[in-house]
Amino acid sequence: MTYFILIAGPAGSGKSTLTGALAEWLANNELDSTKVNFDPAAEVLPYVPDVDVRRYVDVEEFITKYNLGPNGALVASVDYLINYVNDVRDEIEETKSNYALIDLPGQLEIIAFRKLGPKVLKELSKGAKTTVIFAVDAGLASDPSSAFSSALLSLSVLYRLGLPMIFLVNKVDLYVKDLSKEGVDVEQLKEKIYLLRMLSDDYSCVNVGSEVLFMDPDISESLCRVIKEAWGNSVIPVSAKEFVGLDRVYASIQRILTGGEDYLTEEYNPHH
Ligand SMILES: Nc1nc2c(ncn2[C@@H]2O[C@H](COP(=O)(O)OP(=O)(O)OP(=O)(O)O)[C@@H](O)[C@H]2O)c(=O)[nH]1
Ligand SMILES: [Mg+2]
Repeated sequence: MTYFILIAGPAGSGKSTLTGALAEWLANNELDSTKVNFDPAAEVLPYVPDVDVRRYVDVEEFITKYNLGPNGALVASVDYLINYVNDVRDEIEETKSNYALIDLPGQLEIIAFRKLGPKVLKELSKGAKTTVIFAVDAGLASDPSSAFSSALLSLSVLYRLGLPMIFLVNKVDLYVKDLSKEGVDVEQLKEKIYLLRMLSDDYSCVNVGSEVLFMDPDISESLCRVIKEAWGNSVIPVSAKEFVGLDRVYASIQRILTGGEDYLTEEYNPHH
């Protein structure tokens, strides 16, 4: 039985790097995985994909044939994958590995706002236990306004996909001086990365009005509560580049996929 791990997040947050790093981490722990490039517009990948949707759809063709711009063409090409999703799935199944790591496109509209994107992913992982990893860039997570918008985006995707999700802040190596493989100094990171501070147990949303100046303090406080309620202190600091935090990511994956946590996929209905 292959477990599916959908790797999502805003453009450039490190999904592809994380796909490669996680595959390597799993291999080091004697677990095999299938690396699936699910981004039809990917040009250069930091790993060698075992399964690649570019075999089935060509974004360039959508640009020239249907006169679409690059974003429209990407969206259309993912929609079009609905015709090949069984082929992609067959390819994944043939590899018979423990985990299928699905490296998604950075254009979140595809999964957060459109109809067909979640349906394609649902078909892809049909019947298999599935979890989503949502990665945000530490640079974005560092200041309050972009930390808020990243966290709200993660919630859009959470509700849209209706799958259990792991929330992580990637590229923390950019914020730590001596990043050893033994782990990160979370206290040091919290000082520099607002999202980590906000999601820690000792942060009170009552203070958010003074820290987040970009809009109404009452709305900020309410949103802060929503975000904290959704994620608690479960955000994981990661460096895909330096191989940091992957053990915690794996532990969360295990908890969701094999543990007793509520498993939402059975109830998921893409038409809702
Ligand atoms: N410093 C640092 N850089 C990273 C890390 N992970 C990824 N990067 C860099 O961030 C850039 C984007 O990484 P990708 O893995 O391509 O990001 P992505 O989310 O797949 O990007 P799209 O598919 O275009 O949305 C590359 O230059 C990576 O080398 C990290 O942990 N630390
Ligand atoms: Mg990528």
